[in-house]
Amino acid sequence: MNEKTLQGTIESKVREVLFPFFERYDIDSSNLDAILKWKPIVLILGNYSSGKSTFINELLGKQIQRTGQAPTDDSFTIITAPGPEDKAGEVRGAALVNDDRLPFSSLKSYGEQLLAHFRMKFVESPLLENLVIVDSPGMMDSVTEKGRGYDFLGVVGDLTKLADFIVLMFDPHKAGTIKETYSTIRNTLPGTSGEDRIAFVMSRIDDCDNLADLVRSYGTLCWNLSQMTGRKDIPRIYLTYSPSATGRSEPLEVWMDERKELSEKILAAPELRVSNILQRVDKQTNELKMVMEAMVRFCTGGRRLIKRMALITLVLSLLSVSLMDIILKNLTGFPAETLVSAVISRSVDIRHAPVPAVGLGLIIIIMGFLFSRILFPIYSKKFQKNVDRFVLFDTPYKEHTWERAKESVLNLVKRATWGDIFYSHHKNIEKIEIFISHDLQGYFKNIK
Ligand SMILES: Nc1nc2c(ncn2[C@@H]2O[C@H](COP(=O)(O)OP(=O)(O)OP(=O)(O)O)[C@@H](O)[C@H]2O)c(=O)[nH]1
Ligand SMILES: [Mg+2]
Repeated sequence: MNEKTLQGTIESKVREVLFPFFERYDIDSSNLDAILKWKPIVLILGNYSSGKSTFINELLGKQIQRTGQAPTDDSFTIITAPGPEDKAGEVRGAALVNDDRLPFSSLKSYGEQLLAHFRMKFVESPLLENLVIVDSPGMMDSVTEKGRGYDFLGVVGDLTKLADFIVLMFDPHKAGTIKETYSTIRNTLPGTSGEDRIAFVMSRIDDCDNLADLVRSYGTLCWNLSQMTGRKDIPRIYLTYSPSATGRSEPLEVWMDERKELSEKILAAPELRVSNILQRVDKQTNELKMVMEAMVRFCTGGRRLIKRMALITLVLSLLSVSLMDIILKNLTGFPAETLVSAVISRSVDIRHAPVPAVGLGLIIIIMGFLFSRILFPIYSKKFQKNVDRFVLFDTPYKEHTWERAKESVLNLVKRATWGDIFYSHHKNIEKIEIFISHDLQGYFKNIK
């Protein structure tokens, strides 16, 4: 099965089996929905003037993006080939975020300012038939969120969640010291992407005067990266330059392979797509299962409470049936004969029923009120307060998943009425377990 067919199979199964549960269990599946929708995405991020647009133009063999020495481009540009229904040319931000076929609806929340800096360019190129490249505004020191007019890091964060592969580009003069780049790596990337999905690149190495200069810049970048990622080991850094942009007459043959390798990595992004989708599905399925398990505990506790209440109601009902008319007779002289004495004299008939029946009814109403209006809300609040105690954190992964699952559990419990505790979540857990052990494992086996 090729990647596209496998992606289609996974998408229809996930939509059929999981999405109804995501809705039922209040789990935000918008990101999964977004990545299922479209083509594989490569996101190019980096310092201003580090050569992002030059590299994209070179990859596509066409002058698509404007390039220049000063900060040139302050827009996010989605570049891909037009589909059969698309008109060639550019599409503006407002149309992109409102198009249900595209995965950008979450960007609507960043407001008009972003939309003015967001666009799509259709480019006829066989490379882009099943690939999307996103060029981004160069990261800078001087701009703040106010300067950009929208939450730049938020947008970068949302796009990294959609991307299958991310290229992070530096240049020798600003080897990792730019503030926005620092914040992106420090705060945005770790939560959203595994390191195997990021390529760190030092571009424009021909700008270095000599080898010693290059080694110094490389060392600075390594040091800054370790500060930003918090990791001791140095990731692979591609050292590249653009042969067409360099002023050098003699080619730096030794570095050409690095640029080629980087291009190949980018063009291979479609192969990562299915495994990225499966990782997200796996993550969200585990989250779903955790929510279901927490709801089982909520229902079990609620049913235990209702059982105790039922027992007390039964005892009180027996007492009221046998004592109600005795008490009433002593107080008012009515009824003429109590149920107990009628039983003893074996003369029970319909006349003896009304008073005990009223007593029984009263007890049931009082106990019902007590449970639904007082005891169940107290139980629900207590559950919400101690919700962490009901989960076993045997791995850090589970702890991380719980952070997201918890929110859904709290929403569900807040909304739950006492009738909900009779719902059988077990059946749903069984369905999810079958999906994990059968379908999901099967898909994982299918990928390279
Ligand atoms: N010497 C040299 N110049 C380069 C190289 N790559 C790009 N340039 C030049 O550097 C300048 C900036 O390149 P761009 O591709 O516009 O950089 P960018 O990262 O897209 O910049 P912004 O869009 O402003 O963020 C341009 O004048 C390019 O011609 C390179 O490898 N070596
Ligand atoms: Mg650019």
